[in-house]
Amino acid sequence: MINLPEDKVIITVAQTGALVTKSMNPSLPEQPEEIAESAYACHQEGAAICHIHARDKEGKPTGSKEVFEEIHERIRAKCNIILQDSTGGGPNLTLEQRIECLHAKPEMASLNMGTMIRVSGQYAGVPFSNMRKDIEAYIARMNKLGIKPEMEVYSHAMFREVDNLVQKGLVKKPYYINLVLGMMYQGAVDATPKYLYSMIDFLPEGTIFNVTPVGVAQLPLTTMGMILGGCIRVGMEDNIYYRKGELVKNNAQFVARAVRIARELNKEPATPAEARKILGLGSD
Ligand code: KMH
Ligand code: ZN
Repeated sequence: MINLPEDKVIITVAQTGALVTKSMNPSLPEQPEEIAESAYACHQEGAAICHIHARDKEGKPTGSKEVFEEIHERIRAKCNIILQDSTGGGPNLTLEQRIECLHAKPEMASLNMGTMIRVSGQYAGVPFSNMRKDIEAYIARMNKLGIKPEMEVYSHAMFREVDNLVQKGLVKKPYYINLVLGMMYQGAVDATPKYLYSMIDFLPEGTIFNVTPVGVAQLPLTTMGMILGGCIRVGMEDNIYYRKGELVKNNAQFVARAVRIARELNKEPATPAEARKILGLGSD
């Protein structure tokens, strides 16, 4: 693992996701204009990376290149936050639809490192399919387009898939690994300190890690992630409550709280330019 500069933390905001709806939290940004406005507010509060999911006009997940391009353009008109598109897409999308977004040329894109099965909600029993051959096809496309993968690891077993890419020379240092804890999927670990510590032990040398705790663990485990020298992700994709019984007002409220905690820990949020340098994304 590579430690971030001690006085810095890279904050990602995951604003929308695939499974949250406006009926769960009416302030969820879904359409390109809403996503861009919210991304700007998050950037102003200290987010360096914006993890992006797109929705169609009805609010369903879409992989449409055009919609992603519109989101990118609208965000770029306001700020230089790093654009990280989701190739997880949503349960209604095919494997090919999930990577259409790469052709909208984000700087980074998510790369999910294993197959899991959803255990609750509308999609209970539906697999979130990420087979080795598909992971390799996704990374090949990302490499061709010069896009840095954000490898999402949901359990210890998925480090075998990370090792597969490392051994085949398909990913470059610094590796960027997102430890996602607490997804309601068969094949994912719970969001607890013990799981977080033990997953950090498996990070390959040359890795910068990010912590994405889902649900109520978002606040305590992102705090722990910062203490342990990681980057963190907050946002409504992973959690819609600011505190017990109180819906978050917007994504920027989560970023502002993360920055307040970072500062109590003597850390400053990395700017997008600083984050590009740390992650090896090229010039700002
Ligand atoms: N909702 C997640 C934690 C992706 O976008 O590629 C999973 C996720 C997947 O972020
Ligand atoms: Zn996502």
